Amino acid sequence: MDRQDGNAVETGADGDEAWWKSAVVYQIYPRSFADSNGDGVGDLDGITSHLDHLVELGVDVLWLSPVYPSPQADNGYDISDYQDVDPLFGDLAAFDRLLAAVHARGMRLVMDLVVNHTSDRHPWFQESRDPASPKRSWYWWRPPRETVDPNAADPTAVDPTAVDPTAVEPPAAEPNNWGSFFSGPAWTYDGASGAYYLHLFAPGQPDLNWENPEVRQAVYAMMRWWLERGVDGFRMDVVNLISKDPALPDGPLRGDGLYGDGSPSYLCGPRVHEYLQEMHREVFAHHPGRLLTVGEMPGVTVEQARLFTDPARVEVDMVFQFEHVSLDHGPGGKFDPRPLRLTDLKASLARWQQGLADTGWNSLYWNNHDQPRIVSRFGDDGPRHRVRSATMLATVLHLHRGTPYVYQGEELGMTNAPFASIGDFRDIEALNHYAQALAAGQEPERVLRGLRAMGRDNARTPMQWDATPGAGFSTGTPWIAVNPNHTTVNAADARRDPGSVYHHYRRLIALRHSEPAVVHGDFTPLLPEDERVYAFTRRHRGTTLLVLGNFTGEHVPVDLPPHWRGAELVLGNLPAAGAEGPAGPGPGTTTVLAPWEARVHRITATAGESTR
Ligand code: TEU
Repeated sequence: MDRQDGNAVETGADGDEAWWKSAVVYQIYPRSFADSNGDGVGDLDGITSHLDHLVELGVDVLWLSPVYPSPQADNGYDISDYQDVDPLFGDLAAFDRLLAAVHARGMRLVMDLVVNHTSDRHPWFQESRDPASPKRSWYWWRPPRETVDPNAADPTAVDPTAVDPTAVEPPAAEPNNWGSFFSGPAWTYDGASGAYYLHLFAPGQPDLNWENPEVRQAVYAMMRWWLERGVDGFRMDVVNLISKDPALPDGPLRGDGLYGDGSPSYLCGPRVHEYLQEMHREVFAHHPGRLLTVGEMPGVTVEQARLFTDPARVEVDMVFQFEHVSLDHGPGGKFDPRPLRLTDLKASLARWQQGLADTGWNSLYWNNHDQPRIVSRFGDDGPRHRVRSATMLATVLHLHRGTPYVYQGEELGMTNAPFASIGDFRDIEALNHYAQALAAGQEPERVLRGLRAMGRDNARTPMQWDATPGAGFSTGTPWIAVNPNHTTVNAADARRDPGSVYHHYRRLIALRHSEPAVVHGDFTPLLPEDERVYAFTRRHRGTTLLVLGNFTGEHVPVDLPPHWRGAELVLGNLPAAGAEGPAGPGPGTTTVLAPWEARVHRITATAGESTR
């Protein structure tokens, strides 16, 4: 993929127009990346000042989590103005400086599009609170359920300027039994408005009513505004939730027994494909071959993803699915983690590889701002194996077929943080879960254990640029504590150490840019029943790559087909001296993988020779 400023139609490897198939995306969580003004919160100028770290890494696209004006109830995923920048992060001039600097370095920038919901501070919502407002149907307002006398409450008793759920309200008359993603009900009563409004996330994130064409056109106009400003695409937040069953029926009771699961009525709802095709017509079709679009889609299936990402259907280029990051969720949900079974992980990723082999395209990720750090989760973040397990996990992921996403700090092997008490957490999901779990009688320490392992704040501790007290992130007091292991886990040390996680990511990304089989090769799983080794091949035009990853801290023998004897080692994560090709006499080829070892072997068939 040759870098450009995004005007001409780009061609990817092998003439395939989709440039993003050979691209690597780097996700930035602006609050935690780099703080240029010492207020303890990262910002746009901080990002601009660290672009060379990303150029050297070799990534092609930056995805920016939200920087729009926001009350920050959910760290920016609650937007009160879509066409500006929150002063916390800078302003539009700082944004334009960043965009220009990104393009000048041949990279692209993708924004976060959060249009399933707005902030409750957005003027659209403020206006909609008036039952007579033309904006009323821009959101999902419903009267209390007819079980009790809605007039018991005196609506004039509340302060008309603020949504005050603790204002006088009839008891538990939510219009349906849906629970929010962030614990509690999915409805909040607005005393001044005399009605409930729907929010699948926090009360500060009321859901937009996409049934209303005015809503859709307002969103498309905003998107066109950013694309005309030079932005190169969008990551679309929970975009498979935008279409709801207008009847908003109750859902089956969830595991917590407190609320109903509304997902059958809003996950990939009745008009979601119609809306995404309309969005493509109204927005993306004006920029052929230039943009990257990825839809975050909790609960999406392989079959649905084929529909969403089939180029012939012009919806989105790829989706973020959640299956592989839910395999260690126990019966009590994500905060009740259980050990990962490697065969489950291999089976899940193989199904997505095979399911989108001939239609559509996969995204590939271990980390983002909602997931705990992968080296702590599926690897070993202790000093002995942190680097090796982090590089093994990266190798296995990046050699799959799809577009890899690197989350800030992943390229350094950053780990989960040692949160001591609930006071160390900042994330609304964690704080609400803690309160609800304690209210349900759970032991605080047990709840904290789940939050330490799976909490989103693990991904949100400041980027570790160096070993200085503020980790080079800020000269002020960070909004969330720096991980104390920054003294040994940081970019400055990693860039000086050729054996570091950082340089391994550079080699992985360079391999994707130079070896077409990494981009286009057919995926074939090997050893599906093995609970210790992840193995597969990628085959493309006479070249076959064999990928091996040891998911244990033990030496593990692996039997390989004879034609892999002495095959070229393209990439490994052992110090050069330790690497060895499949060796040993005799019919089969047994090799021994060292703890957390990863290898990529290559054989290239001479004319007419098979490489299966
Ligand atoms: O996340 C949606 C989503 O599925 C996650 O919230 C998920 O439910 C949770 O993290 C898993 O425990 C998107 C954004 O990525 C997230 O940061 C926002 O909080 C959320 O939408 C609401 O905008």
